[in-house]
Amino acid sequence: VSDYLTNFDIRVLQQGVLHKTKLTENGKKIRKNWTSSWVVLTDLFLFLFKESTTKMSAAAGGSPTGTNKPELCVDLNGATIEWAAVKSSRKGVFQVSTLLGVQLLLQDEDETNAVVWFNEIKRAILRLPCG
Ligand code: I3P
Repeated sequence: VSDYLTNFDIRVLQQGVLHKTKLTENGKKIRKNWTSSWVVLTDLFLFLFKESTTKMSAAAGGSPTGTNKPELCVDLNGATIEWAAVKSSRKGVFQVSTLLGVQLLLQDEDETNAVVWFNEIKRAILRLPCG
């Protein structure tokens, strides 16, 4: 995991590469732009790092310069998650929406793996006060 997280006492529940695209930005619908991210699920947040920030490169290059900061922090408290087959031509796509209006599609072509991610994120959401 990134140095960003090892600075805190954060429990990592699951991590790996997923495809992601935002659906909205500041409440407005935006054009999809699918890219890969290194996704780290913790109790409170889903952190998305640029894909080059894998476990190993983070350990090797972790520095206080901020290069390892996540590109997106998704607040799971009050978030919702649902399968989103109708929102994409891709397989294994689900949507995470936050209380503050961030809408994200996440995808793993390996649908078994997509189900694992979906269930883990759902479980984390349900454990939280607004879940
Ligand atoms: C979009 C791009 C996306 C696709 C989206 C297209 O075209 O091909 O990958 O989403 O479909 O509009 P462009 O590159 O011109 O923006 P999926 O891969 O999720 O299907 P959509 O318009 O049906 O969302």
